[in-house]
Amino acid sequence: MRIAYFVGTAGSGKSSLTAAYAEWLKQNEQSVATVNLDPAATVLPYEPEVDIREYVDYERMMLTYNLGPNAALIASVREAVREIDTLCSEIMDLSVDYVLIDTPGQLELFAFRKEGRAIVKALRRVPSIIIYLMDPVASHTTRLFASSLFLATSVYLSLNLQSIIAISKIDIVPKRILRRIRRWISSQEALEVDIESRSQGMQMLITRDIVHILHDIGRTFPVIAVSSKTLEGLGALHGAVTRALSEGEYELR
Ligand SMILES: Nc1nc2c(ncn2[C@@H]2O[C@H](COP(=O)(O)OP(=O)(O)OP(=O)(O)O)[C@@H](O)[C@H]2O)c(=O)[nH]1
Ligand SMILES: [Mg+2]
Repeated sequence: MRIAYFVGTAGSGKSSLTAAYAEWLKQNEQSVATVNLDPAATVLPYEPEVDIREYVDYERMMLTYNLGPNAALIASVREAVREIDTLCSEIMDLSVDYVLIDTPGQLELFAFRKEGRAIVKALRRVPSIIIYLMDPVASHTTRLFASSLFLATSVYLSLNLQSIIAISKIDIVPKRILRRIRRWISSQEALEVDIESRSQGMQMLITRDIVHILHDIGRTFPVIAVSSKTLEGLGALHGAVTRALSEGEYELR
């Protein structure tokens, strides 16, 4: 068994990619199961074999404790994690090649709070990887791109699992934006030149320093462009997943 966690900012395409990658794996004769860890999900583009919504009722949490949507989400995950042993045994008992885990829209809830880390820790015996979704709409300027890279690195540092960056929704991103992002990924020099010409003052200095620091770390993340609508890039994504996991570096200490 292998586990892939789909992590990314709200609306970056996590649930869609979970569904699309599951579909791609099935088409390529791999057995796969999906897991939903988002208690607030109403409609999902896949039918999860394991579902956090069976452990907690998000709407009831909101009403019972008079909580806003985000506080209710935190409380719901906390409530579900009380049954972490059952939840994780359900996952471990799935007898499949790949388990795809869709995480909540509020990235920090899974990546930076103890509940999310507890789940990752409980499943650590299984070779696991993070597929970090970089939303091109939120990464099309040098400063946004640096921020996205920074966030992907923060998730990697927090969860301590090898990561792949998946640039999502490439079927709807203007080609020139995609070309620009690809250029920044492949050439640190091009990225720095653009940072210096497109921003100025403190913003320029901070952006340049951030990408400089992240350069070495970022190079260890394979970057794959994908579309969950057309399935473009999914073969490359799968190649990156299997390579990363077979290298045995899925857990970096
Ligand atoms: N055209 C296109 N739309 C996409 C793609 N991936 C996701 N979307 C759309 O983007 C929106 C958000 O996608 P989701 O998969 O729900 O994103 P998410 O990250 O799971 O969202 P939250 O869980 O709410 O944070 C939906 O309207 C999807 O149909 C893609 O590859 N191409
Ligand atoms: Mg989702």
